[in-house]
Amino acid sequence: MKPVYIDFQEHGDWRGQLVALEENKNIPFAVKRVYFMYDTKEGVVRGKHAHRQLQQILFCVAGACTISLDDGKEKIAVRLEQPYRGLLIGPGIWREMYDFTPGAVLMVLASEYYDESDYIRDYDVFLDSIGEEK
Ligand code: T46
Repeated sequence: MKPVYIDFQEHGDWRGQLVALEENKNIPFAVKRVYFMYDTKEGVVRGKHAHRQLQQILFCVAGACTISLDDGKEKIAVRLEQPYRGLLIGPGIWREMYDFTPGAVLMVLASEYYDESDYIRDYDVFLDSIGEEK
């Protein structure tokens, strides 16, 4: 499994950097929801679930954090630390987020409104859903 990154154009000048996100243009879906997490405590692991339908792009717009991705066959971990870099995560991927630096902000663009029924929060149910052996 390889992470799917989207490196967005930086519009930089002597004042600093700016990145623009546009649905169905440089974001490959219509954005129905944006959320972000911050003030994440040391040692915390967030996520620990998969989605049935949802597509998301994760950006660490400040600081850094690590995202692990597990498709039931293979598990990889990537460090998000550039604000212009998005990590695209589709359905059927168990994800965990950890090792947040102090002050890190993880922002997420999502293709659907919040819907708890789209979550798979039990790892065995996740493996069943993708037909993998436990
Ligand atoms: C994901 C990873 C990357 C809402 O009310 N609306 C929302 O849009 C979201 C995302 C969450 N919530 C509520 C549900 C929980 O009571 O906020 C609380 C924390 O959510 P959760 O424990 O699901 O957060 P994370 O950080 O474990 O996971 C989140 C997303 O939920 C998830 O879709 O892929 O970030």
